[in-house]
Amino acid sequence: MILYDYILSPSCYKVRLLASLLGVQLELRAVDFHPGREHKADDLLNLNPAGSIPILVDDDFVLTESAAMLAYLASKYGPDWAADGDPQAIALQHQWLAFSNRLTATLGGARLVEMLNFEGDLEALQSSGVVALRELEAALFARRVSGGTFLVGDAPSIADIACFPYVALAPDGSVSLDPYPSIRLWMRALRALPGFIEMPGIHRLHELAQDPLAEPDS
Ligand SMILES: N[C@@H](CCC(=O)N[C@@H](CS)C(=O)NCC(=O)O)C(=O)O
Repeated sequence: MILYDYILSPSCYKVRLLASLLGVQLELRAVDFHPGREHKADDLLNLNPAGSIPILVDDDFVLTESAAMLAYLASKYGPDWAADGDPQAIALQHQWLAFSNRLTATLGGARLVEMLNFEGDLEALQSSGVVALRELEAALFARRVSGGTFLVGDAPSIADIACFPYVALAPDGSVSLDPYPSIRLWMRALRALPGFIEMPGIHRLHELAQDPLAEPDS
């Protein structure tokens, strides 16, 4: 399976991350997103007329949306990650996959303005990103109160993987994660998963890192 990929793209990282968690080998094709704008060149526009990456190619089957790629990889290689057979959990996952597009548009947009000088109203992107973060914090707090760690059900799923990268990289767009303890605990749990991989700006949980909920030494 071929992934057209850019190392600094959180949308591409979602797909690399889930593949790694599932133990699936992807053949990576590096796209010169910046400064080359290779995603807008004819070869890639033929694959994805929307001119965005990632693009996943499995023989003659082509996907151009990261959420669809997560659903495809999970149903093919790890049905538990897609709440196989549980209609309500599947529907909730879809809700979070849709929500993840708001994170891309807001926090991801702020990151592109800050890091790559893209055009955009930085303040508007940041403040709509904060609105989304508050919603996520409230949902994860409610999950925590009822003993849950992840967005849907008892285990990590494609919902978590879809939302995680743009949240973790929010500080690249000058949006702080300090006000969101439930989000930080959730990210910590994801970073500790076996098979977790890093991207620039998102690192694996160090095994010596202290549990923020642990009692302080007396
Ligand atoms: N909805 C798409 C968005 C992906 C996306 O925003 N990709 C960025 C790179 S991180 C891109 O290619 N942007 C160029 C463009 O959309 O023109 C997905 O989730 O796959």
